[in-house]
Amino acid sequence: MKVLFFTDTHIRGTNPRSRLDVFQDTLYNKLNEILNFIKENKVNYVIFGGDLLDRPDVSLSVMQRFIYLLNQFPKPIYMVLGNHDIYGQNPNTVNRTIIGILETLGIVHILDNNHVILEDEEMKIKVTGANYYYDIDVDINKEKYISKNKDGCDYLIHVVHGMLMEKSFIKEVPHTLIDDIFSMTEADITLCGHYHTGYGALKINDKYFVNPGALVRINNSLSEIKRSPSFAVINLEKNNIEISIEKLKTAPEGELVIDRSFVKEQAQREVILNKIIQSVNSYGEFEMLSINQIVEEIARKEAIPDEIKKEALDRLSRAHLLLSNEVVD
Ligand SMILES: [Mn+2]
Repeated sequence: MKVLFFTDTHIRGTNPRSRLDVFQDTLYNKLNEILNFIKENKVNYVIFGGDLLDRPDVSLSVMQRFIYLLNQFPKPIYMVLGNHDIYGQNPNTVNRTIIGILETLGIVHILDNNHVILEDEEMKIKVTGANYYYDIDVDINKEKYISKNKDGCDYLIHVVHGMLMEKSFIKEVPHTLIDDIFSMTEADITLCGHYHTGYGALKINDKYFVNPGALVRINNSLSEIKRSPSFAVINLEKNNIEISIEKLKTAPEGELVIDRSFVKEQAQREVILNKIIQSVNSYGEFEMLSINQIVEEIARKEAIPDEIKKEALDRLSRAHLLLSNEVVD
């Protein structure tokens, strides 16, 4: 059985600031290349790791051409929701998003709470998934990264959108180490999106952890300029798993599409941002400037009851929804 995995396409109509090409045209070509690969290599199933969209309400005129393409992929595309796919980092808002429409059309299937069994004459594979959630990497039990119960299948695959890392990362960014979950998860393969740099396919003892990196390059860091956008191909046989990382041929050289000219300006912005972070930190020990995390931190410090915290987070996601109807970026 052949399964293709890709992640973080960030479909959008506007150009990221650092891009010199037409971002959506380049992305269209990349998805078209994946579609051709699927046809030529007889891929049976497609799994996606989240952040299909750059924002939950990408305009319909942009979506129209991408839906035309995605509709030709093996259906459905099994996926989890990324933080960009939903409002206020809250998966419960999915019915108000483009992804909700794609699911109604049968183009995608959201795995969270709705696992599937992929089957051919030879074997059965159970696929589970976990959407991004604001506390995915803060949760000490790391529940979203853990999948159990093979249900008598030959293999268990778990898909998740979160900061799952091979090595320790910047302490300000909540993340989860493969080591933290390794002994708890029973998944033979954990497929991960969110960390755009990715780390390819790692085999640790008998378990695989795969993040081929984002299909797109949004920021103008040197590592992104050098990175080749890639996808993963997973060949499953009864007693053997083989995973290869395929570089996209249609992805232009980083130097040609990513502009470094305003790096200085960006450095200045970082200085200002650091000042803001410092002033916020003077109220409490905020590790990161995410509004949801600030709410979490205040709730913890002031021992605010859970229902009130949830209400605050819910109101934030509603405000995000309202704002996105007014602001065009
Ligand atoms: Mn992303």
